[in-house]
Amino acid sequence: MSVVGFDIGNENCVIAVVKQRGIDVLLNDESNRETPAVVSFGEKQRFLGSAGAASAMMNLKSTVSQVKRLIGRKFKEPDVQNELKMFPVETSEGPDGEILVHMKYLGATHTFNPVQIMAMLFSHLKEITEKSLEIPISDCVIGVPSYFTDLQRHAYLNAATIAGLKPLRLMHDCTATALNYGIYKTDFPTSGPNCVVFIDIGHCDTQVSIASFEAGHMRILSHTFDGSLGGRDFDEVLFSHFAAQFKEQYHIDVYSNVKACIRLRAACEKLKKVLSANPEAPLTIECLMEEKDVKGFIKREEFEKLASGLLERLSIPCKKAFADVGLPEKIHSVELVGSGSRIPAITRLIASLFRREPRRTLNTSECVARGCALQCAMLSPVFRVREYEVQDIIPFSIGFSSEEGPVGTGSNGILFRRGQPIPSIKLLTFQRSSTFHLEAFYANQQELPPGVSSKISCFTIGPFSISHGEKARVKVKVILNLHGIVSVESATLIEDHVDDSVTRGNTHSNISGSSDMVANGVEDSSITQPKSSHASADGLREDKATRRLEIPVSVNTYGGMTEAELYEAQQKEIQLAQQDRAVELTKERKNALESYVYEMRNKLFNTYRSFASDQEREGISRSLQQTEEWLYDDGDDETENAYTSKLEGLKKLVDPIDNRYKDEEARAQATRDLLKS
Ligand code: ATP
Ligand code: K
Ligand code: MG
Repeated sequence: MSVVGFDIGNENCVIAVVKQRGIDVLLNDESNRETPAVVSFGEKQRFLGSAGAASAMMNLKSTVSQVKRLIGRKFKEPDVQNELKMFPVETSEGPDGEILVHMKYLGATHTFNPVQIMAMLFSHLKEITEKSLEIPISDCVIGVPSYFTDLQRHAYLNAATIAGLKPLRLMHDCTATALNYGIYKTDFPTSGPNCVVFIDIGHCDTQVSIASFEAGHMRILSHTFDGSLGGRDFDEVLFSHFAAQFKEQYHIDVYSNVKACIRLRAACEKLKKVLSANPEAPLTIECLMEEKDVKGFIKREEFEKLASGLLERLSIPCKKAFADVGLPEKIHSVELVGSGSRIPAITRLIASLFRREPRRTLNTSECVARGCALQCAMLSPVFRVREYEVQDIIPFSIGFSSEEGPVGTGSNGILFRRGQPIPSIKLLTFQRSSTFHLEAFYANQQELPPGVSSKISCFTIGPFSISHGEKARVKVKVILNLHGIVSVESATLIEDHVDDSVTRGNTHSNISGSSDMVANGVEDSSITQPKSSHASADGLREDKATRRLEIPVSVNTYGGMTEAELYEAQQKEIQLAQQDRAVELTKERKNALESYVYEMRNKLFNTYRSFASDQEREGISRSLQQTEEWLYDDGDDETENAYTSKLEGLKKLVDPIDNRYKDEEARAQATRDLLKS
């Protein structure tokens, strides 16, 4: 049993596991601590992670990166349309308005949704983990941006399911970071609440969170964000700058050439990193397009000028965070994380906004994964972790309505307001006679990233029928779960018998006993920690006069995958993984044959020399030669079986000689042993 934390970035993914000694970040096949978030389809197999990044240029039209940007979103969203413009892969709109990605593979075009692509990435990370730990894993905690919608969270859970993972929690990136910071920190200046600001600037987004720390406890006070401002936007200003410059200087239009665009973008990203450590940097790309080599040069100051608009945008979520929490004087420390924050101008901006030097106490690229691993250990029954309470909040207000209008006490039907702790429970009481519906929606469009639909899900409560009277009470338990997903957990029909001999013994008279039948979904109570809530928390008591009946609840998450679609995607992923394995196995067999040929050729004239006759040697030598030629020719692309049987054929020739050699070796060893004793 193992506990794992995953940070799925737009650019890089990190895997952390909790071991006896502490938390380890795992190395991938290339011995790197970060794995590129890339899925690439080759002719016959997929290349995932580092291998995907390595083969991206070869498979331009079938390589997906930054799929996190697309997951759980609609094709028509303006932001998505912008995103797709830079996307070299063919896409289209699905029947539900979802995004579909089309890729060539095994001679046909295959269609996937972003959930499936994300699942491929999850599978790859799972495989790296299992290889490293040498045990199967499923329990994990996965980092998500705080601004992820309900649908995006569902999409992540679905992707995890397809990959065979079981997320115990989807955890907000900055909350994971804050946990990783707070659980080890013992030197806060005061024992009272200490506020720390965490600013995570990744490849595509910026998240700002403020947490308050007390002994054994942390509480998130604010999540703010810019969902489309990250390191790549800084690359983009350099890109436009040089694209314009090269147009003038070399008369080439980079925009007209996909490959040139990708290469210049990559060069600009490198340039940006160089500028983080140096006051100026050169740019050279050989044969960018039209057989022209290009050269450029930029000073850090000029880059900062080009990026001034981005820096201004960066101050917005920071100021919003102030507004949530109050004066910057209250803040103990400002912590910068995410590799996108390495730009010196960003450090300066943050310093002036918060009136203190930001710090980098944590490992910038690993803190999210580490925090997730810690949380996973805390949630896992098999691990014992120091008692430490993590209280997170939702960044968006969620409202509920029924056919009769808004539910709940908040304005606009708000049931869970922005800043509501995760998890939370709300109990609602309705007066109904038959099936009814509850709609969950985002109640404040201004809190959301632009273009996001306010619709979340529709819950059907029923069918049920009542035994007498016109209406009966229906108690509905709504939860905002650990993943930050809202759902109706249960619905109970409660009928009071009209029996003269029994007086009403219900403690619940404030709501149900009232004759106020117009009440549409009266909000009873709110419990922030479901663990501490028992069935009695809703104030109901079984007595002879009351009949309680569970009512079925079904859910339709707008834009989500159905059970059948999920099953189909699981099957598809299994097929793809099998094909990858088959191709890998074939490659291994081919390699084995190749190395056997070289090894035997060498041995034949050295180790085996005195154990083979001239005739044998010549025969084997010829077979080895033939095999080598076959490998370069017809045998270059053969089946696993073909390589295996070739190898077996060669072994049949060589084995008798090898046996003679081994017998002799054993004899010699025995003699040596005898002499020694
Ligand atoms: P996201 O959080 O958006 O999903 P991510 O977690 O993959 O993405 P990070 O790995 O935190 O993102 O950061 C990647 C970004 O950091 C890239 O844009 C990269 O160019 C940038 N970056 C990395 N090193 C430096 C550096 N030395 N100077 C400036 N930027 C850097
Ligand atoms: K990352
Ligand atoms: Mg990140």
